Amino acid sequence: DRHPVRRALLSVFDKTGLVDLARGLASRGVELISTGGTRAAIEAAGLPVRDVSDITGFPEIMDGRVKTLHPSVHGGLLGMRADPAHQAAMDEHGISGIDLLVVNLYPFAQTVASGADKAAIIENIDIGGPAMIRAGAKNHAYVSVLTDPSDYDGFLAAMDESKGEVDLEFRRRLAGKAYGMTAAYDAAVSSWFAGVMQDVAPARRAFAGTLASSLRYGENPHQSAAFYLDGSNRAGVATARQVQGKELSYNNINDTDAAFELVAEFDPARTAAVAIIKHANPCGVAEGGSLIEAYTRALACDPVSAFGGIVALNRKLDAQAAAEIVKVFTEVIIAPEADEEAIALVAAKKNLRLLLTGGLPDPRAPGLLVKSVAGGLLVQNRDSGTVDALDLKVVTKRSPSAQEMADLQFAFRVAKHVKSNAIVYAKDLATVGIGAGQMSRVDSARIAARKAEDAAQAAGGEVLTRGSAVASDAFFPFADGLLSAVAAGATAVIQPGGSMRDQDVIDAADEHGIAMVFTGMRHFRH
Ligand code: 93A
Repeated sequence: DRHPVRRALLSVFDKTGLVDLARGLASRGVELISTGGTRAAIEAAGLPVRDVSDITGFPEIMDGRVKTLHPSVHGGLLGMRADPAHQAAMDEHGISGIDLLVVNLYPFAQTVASGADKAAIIENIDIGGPAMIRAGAKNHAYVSVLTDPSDYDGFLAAMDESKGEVDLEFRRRLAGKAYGMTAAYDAAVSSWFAGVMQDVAPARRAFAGTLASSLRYGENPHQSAAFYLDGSNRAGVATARQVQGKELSYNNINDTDAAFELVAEFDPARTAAVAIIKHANPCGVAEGGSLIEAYTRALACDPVSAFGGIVALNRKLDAQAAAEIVKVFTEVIIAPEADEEAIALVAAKKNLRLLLTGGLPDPRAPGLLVKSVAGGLLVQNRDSGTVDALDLKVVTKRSPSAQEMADLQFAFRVAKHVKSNAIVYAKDLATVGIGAGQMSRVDSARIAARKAEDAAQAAGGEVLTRGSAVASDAFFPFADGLLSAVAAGATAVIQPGGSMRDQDVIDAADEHGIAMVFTGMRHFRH
């Protein structure tokens, strides 16, 4: 199953490593054939190379749209040398076998990301490249297909190991990788069409990513896992620079994403904000005049749960905040930037991961959420919904005070990022009790209140749910959830409204002098 490499066709957009590969191949006696720009680069290095039009007897036409789409090329890639009928066809039509194909494609995703116009994007849909890659990979019994410059050196080494031949196992691996690349490429094209049409549900839709890293394991050690980039370039854990610390785990990535998306809800020009996350739920979120103030107040919400947590900041990490954060065992810090002094302070904790993103993601930007279920994929737009003061409707006799109103909006913003059922108590723009992920809303309310009591006991202070504002991510189906908030001492409530029993809940609020506002928007998150 070995096969000597005698002829190579090279056609690459990304010329990285091209000349070294071409030189390596030429010195091993391989004949080089190439398309316009690739040929020029090889020629400029003083190496012998034939133009593909020599093989096809046909010039490049239509500004390069048709350059390798020709039976002489595809016959050379697809012909099975061991099949007498294929060999006869090749002889009859003067087709020579191509043993090595080196191709990478027009930069479609990069062109989209650059904000180029439609015509430029369409021109960057590569047709001839994927056709050759798929042909060569199909015929991997005879053809090696290199689609990634990082495989060039390994390929030359493999040739040397077996006298100019490459074994089938190696060719099969290259073929699998090649189909992964053409599939991802077409998925990016398909997503672009869907995006242009503003369509979440085209009849067929492909999803793909490019491998960012293999992870040591998944949610549990017996699950294998990997991390893929979706090409959207959204600021966050996927595109961050890791300044220091251990490798990120699957759970770290999941939690860090939750943390950073939450903190990005707070405009850094208006306020500093910090979120501390455990198991994808916040255990403390606060605004502050400075990051250290916000962090200290976020930590006070649930210092027990914050142990081993993820800390996300909406502004440049400074030394004061860093010095405080490193006092608590923390898995990950993520921020848009960090100053030198802060970086030096974090460096004292070798394992602590520090991620810098360069900016905050836009909470209102569109995007897709994909989740797998048995036999299918569930797809939806990300929850880019936000509620501002104008959307709020006061439904009780008493209107919230200005302070209550600010806390209500803060609490609802946090509740959007808490797994349902979500109940969030807030006071002075800091969470004081969070109830997450319970099957009944009244349980979430009780847990949130109990957490506030625990925090008060640990700090030797008063229970901060007294005089607080409380948010619910979805409507209260009965008055019991609201009454539990009243029992905890909340004076103002924010919730979507829309229950059949809204009136019961409003009556219960009026009876206790509670101010309640409806948002008209629900924020389930499961
Ligand atoms: O426009 S194409 O789809 N038509 C083709 O026939 C074709 N053949 C190769 N683009 C085509 N290619 C692509 O050209 C390759 O995939 C590669 O990305 C690029 C290399 O062009 P050059 O050698 O001129 O730089």
